[in-house]
Amino acid sequence: MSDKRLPPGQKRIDKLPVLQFGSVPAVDLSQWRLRLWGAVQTPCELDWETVNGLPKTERIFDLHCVTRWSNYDTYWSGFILQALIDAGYLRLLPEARFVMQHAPGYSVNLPLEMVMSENFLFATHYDGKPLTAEHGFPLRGLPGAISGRDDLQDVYLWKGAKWLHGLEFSAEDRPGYWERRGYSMQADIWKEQRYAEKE
Ligand SMILES: Nc1nc2c(c(=O)[nH]1)N[C@H]1C(S)=C(S)[C@@H](COP(=O)(O)O)O[C@H]1N2
Ligand SMILES: [Mo]
Repeated sequence: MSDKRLPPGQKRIDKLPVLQFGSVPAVDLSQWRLRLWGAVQTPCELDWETVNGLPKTERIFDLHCVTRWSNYDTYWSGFILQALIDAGYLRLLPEARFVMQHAPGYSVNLPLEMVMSENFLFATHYDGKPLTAEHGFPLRGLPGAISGRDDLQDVYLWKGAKWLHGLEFSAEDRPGYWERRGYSMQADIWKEQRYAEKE
């Protein structure tokens, strides 16, 4: 039977494998900050209390990793970019069109529009519990697919940074860690844009 939720070249699995380049950073929440900079009115650093106090948003996402596993109906909570704007922490300049997510030793780019879309979450919790260290504690960028929402553009999971600690807004699209190593800038799962030469 064909499965409309399964993008080309993917295989469904029922767990969340741990996948990353490099080691798992140890995070001390009292020292932790989320930095916002680039095409913003005032760059700032938010502490954990502030970030954790933002209104919570819950999402059920299908996750699709470029290494070909897909995991359906994963349950997350966290906040959306609009929450940072509504709380007055983020004022974007008109030229802001792209967002680079920064983590220790990792970065990844996306258009601002996609980071503000319903299929992207800044996740603090997985399955009702705070993120574990290996899954990105305390905060990760998370692109997912929402079943039935064909109107949204879905990207592979590498487009979300675990251990997220910075958001850099800019006018130009710049490559992140994997994009500099030949992976796709767009990364559309339905078009199977895994590598740059597919574009
Ligand atoms: N900081 C960081 N974030 C990252 C990565 C990484 O190497 N470093 N790998 C990405 C990739 S390729 C995937 S599939 C997911 C894996 O998330 P998981 O380990 O929670 O399954 O994290 C993404 N975010
Ligand atoms: Mo991945």
